Amino acid sequence: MYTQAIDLKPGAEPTAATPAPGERERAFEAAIADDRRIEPQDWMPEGYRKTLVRQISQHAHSEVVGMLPEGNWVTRAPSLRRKAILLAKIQDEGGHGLYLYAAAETLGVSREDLVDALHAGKAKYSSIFNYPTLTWADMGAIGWLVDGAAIMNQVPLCRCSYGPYARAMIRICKEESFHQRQGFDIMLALCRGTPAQKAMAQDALDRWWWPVVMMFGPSDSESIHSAQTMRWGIKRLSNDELRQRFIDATVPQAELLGLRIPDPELRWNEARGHHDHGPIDWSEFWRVIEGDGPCNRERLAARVQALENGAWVREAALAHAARHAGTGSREAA
Ligand code: FAQ
Repeated sequence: MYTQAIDLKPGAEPTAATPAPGERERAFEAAIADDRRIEPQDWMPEGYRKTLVRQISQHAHSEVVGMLPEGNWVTRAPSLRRKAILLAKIQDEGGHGLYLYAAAETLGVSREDLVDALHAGKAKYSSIFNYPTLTWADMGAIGWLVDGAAIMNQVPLCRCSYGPYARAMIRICKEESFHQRQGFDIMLALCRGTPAQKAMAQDALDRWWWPVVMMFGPSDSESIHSAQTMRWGIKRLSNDELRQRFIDATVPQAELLGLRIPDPELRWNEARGHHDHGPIDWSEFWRVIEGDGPCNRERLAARVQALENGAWVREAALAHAARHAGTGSREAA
């Protein structure tokens, strides 16, 4: 169901003749220049494959680790309706992780190895999920801002040059748009509520704004991968371009809510046709992605524990599958 099926017929070979030296490279470059999709059975440079594995697996880890901050509020959602919506959203994030791990697997890596790299602290996941969720308004802020930033980043990825990633992103973006609306709806309810509820919404915006602005990654001058990934058609817009688009889209939404964005230097620049913003504290960003954010240790420990707790389920599923394949024994089951 989640697979990114490789389109080869059983037994079919990707190519009949051995290509002349340089031919494969030229075919790849021509596909990129013509904006055609690269598929798993196509030849690709090793750097392209590695870059995709890095980005797609980081993205998958982000979706799965991203379930934890919201999971913190499932038992404390203020109504049955809000609880059902939050549960559905968190399940969606788990599904996004699955689509993305499946897309990464088409590049010849195993999901187990990718998860091991996460647990060993060798693979990154989004900085944003290392911040705590202190109040119910944080569920609103995550949906409105974090999912809003994720959509801004992910819509261009629907046109990524690698077919399985692009197709996964199309499904994911449809769901993210519902997530963003549910977050905005929580914020709207709080902002139309009592002064204490509105203050709670403002406090959440105050705490989440800068970490969300950082989510888009280092500024273009510091981004080590952007130039190459944009040349390969993996990323279509740079980190700063996406950050600017997000800020421009979010300012009027905050105005509608009657909330103040915590950036005294934020103002519309008529000449640029964009909002100017204040300086970003990049030292905080690097500290968080290097493992020293408010919740990094807690998040990784929760993922490791979940893997350990689920061991018996995986063993039982494997034994069941083996028995049905006629290779298992009753003892194994
Ligand atoms: N956090 O050279 P660049 C979501 C790293 S999904 C941590 O600019 P690149 C859904 C970067 O990996 C959110 N690390 O890198 C949801 C690199 O380190 P490396 C995730 C970061 O790849 C919502 C180094 O810094 N979305 O939210 C971050 O060209 C609610 C240098 O950076 C994606 O992953 C960061 N924020 O651009 C779930 C989208 N930024 O690998 C639950 C796909 C940068 O050399 C609840 N990914 N780094 O060790 C991308 O678009 C890109 O990978 C960027 C980074 C834009 C994240």
